[in-house]
Amino acid sequence: MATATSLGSIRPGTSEFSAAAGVEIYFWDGSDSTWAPAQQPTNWLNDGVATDMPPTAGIAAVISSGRCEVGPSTQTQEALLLDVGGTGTVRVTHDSGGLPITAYVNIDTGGTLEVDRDTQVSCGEELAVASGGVYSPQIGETSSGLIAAGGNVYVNSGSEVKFRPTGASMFKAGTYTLITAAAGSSIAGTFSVADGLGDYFSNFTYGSNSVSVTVSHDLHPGDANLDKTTDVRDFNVWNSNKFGSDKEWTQGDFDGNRVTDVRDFNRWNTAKFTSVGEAAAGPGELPAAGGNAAAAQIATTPGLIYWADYGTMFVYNYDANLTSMVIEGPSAVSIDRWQSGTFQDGMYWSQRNFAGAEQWYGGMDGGSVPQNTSFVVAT
Ligand SMILES: [Ca+2]
Ligand SMILES: [Ca+2]
Repeated sequence: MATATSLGSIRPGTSEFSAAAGVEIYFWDGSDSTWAPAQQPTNWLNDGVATDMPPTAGIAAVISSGRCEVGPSTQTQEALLLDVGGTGTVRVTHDSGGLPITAYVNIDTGGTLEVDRDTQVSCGEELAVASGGVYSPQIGETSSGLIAAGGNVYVNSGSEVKFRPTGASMFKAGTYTLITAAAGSSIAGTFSVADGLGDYFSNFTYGSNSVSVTVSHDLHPGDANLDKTTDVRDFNVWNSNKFGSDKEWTQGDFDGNRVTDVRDFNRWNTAKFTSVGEAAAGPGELPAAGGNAAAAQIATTPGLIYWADYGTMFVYNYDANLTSMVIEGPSAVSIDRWQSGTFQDGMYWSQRNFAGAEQWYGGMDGGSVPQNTSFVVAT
């Protein structure tokens, strides 16, 4: 089995870090927070005592539990070593500017290193991915996340690549570089598991100095479960994640703002019942009968869903003409749920009065009832 020269590693199944002699270590405190927000206390511990500085030159950064995020306002200096294992996760965000490490990067057993699109983790020497370690690059239109090593790369059997698509820059068919090793160095071993690209995954390519992945087709809009078709299964993903934050593409965030809401529904709605290579149906068109039995059944039957948590109903007319709708029940005198002309709960609301009772309607375009898309009626 390939082995890296390193300064230490997290023992599998523990949070214990075995370090080489003389290496000073900062341990992540296990919280979900940023590496070190500017001018705020850090979440790093040295010999069990909180430090007021993030890891700097000559200090190893060890994350064995919790989620450590490197963002645009993060105070990072070039640490000696980055080691993520145990149950820890490090995410280097798209807006971070990358994360430089002087010597070694270890993705140990149970650890996950997430690197966003167009973003790079660089290490001056070697990269080692242990069995049970997860490298999670985000795939965007122009590039994936990248780990660039200044020396050898060691990928042990049982390690995983877990891809993350993003709606902010949907990926195109093509080849994306995931890892590079310096000229004159080498890449030993292969990943055992590839997850997160569904039917779009084609294959890994292991070159002498790089690991890349080939994506077979452009990511289809609204295809949350990555089966190359946008249908009711993807709607169900959106529906079970709606109005949630900190979401990814596979949780219904189709526009990449990390919130799953009506804007994402509208993207699904535009592409519904189409597959890779097919254009969306135009207004007034219905999907071909028999092409997708579940889709056709829904498409010919406008529906209505009531969400008790929000007191709202979605009407799905699926491009059929909905000319009227009767809502039976007691008169609404005053609801005071939303204010007219405000954006709340993922909608712009307008208030009107009809027959002496208040009514609201919500849309995404500043208050007018949207055409050929979803709208909300409050009673
Ligand atoms: Ca799908
Ligand atoms: Ca979204």
